[in-house]
Amino acid sequence: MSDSPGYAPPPIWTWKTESGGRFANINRPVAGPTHDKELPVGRHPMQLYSLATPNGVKVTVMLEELLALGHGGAEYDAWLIRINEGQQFGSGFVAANPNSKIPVLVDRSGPTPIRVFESGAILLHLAEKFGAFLPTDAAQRAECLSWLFWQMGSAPYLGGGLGHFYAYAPTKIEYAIDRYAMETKRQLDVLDRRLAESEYLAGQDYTIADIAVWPWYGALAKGLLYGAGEFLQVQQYANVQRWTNQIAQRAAVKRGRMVNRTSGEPSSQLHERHDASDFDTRTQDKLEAPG
Ligand SMILES: N[C@@H](CCC(=O)N[C@@H](CS)C(=O)NCC(=O)O)C(=O)O
Repeated sequence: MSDSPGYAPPPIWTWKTESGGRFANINRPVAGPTHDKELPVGRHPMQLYSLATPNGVKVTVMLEELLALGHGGAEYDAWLIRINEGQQFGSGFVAANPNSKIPVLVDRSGPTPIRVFESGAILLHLAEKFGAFLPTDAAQRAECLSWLFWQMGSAPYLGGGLGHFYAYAPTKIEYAIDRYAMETKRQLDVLDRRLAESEYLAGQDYTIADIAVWPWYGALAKGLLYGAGEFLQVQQYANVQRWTNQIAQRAAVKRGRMVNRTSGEPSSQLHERHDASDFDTRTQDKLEAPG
């Protein structure tokens, strides 16, 4: 790999498998499955195939919020997909999500299973199905969807831009880090100004907009993403801090964060969730306990 400042792109790009950096082993320039592997199916109406990254946490928080409201139809099996081992390239996973990324939901509540990929589409599918966390008033609904889609468009600059070049790229490139640090701080300021005038992103109610934005920008505000808290001076964003702390206190959020989680305190990791009681009995500290 060349890190020379004088690098000039060749006329035709070719794939150099030794390109380096974290995730180099799973990145490919082609789509489609690499191996045959069916997805497991559990007993609940909702089958989730995921990992507790910010994109995965959105869906487990949403399902736990729906269950907390009493929507039994949101009962779910959460299966672990280890993306660093390439499990998103199994044939069953690719059939459910041709884009090979977590999270994927298969809604098996009706006669024909419905696949839903892209976390925003999953949140909208669940919100519409259960009539929850999505305002019905036209203006509030538009505000909610605007912030929901803001997250889908903005987070790639945070993750694929700042996160990649600040934390993961094999060389530190000042131009790239400057560009994405500036954009990430601008995004934090967008949120901070909105949350100065409104308790939640869509207005006075907690909605799928908050559920989508919080796992990314709440984690960033707490210094949990890319070790970039001090670098970006995240404490400056007082309204983002207030909103982050408020949402973190919700019981469903605390549960949703644990599902499909494979790092951190063993007591915070519930690798798979197949029953509400799993939070009490199947966290890693209990599964690993001797005897
Ligand atoms: N826009 C997608 C992004 C999903 C995504 O990027 N998932 C990552 C983990 S956070 C993934 O599965 N990466 C595996 C890969 O790229 O091979 C969504 O919101 O669902």
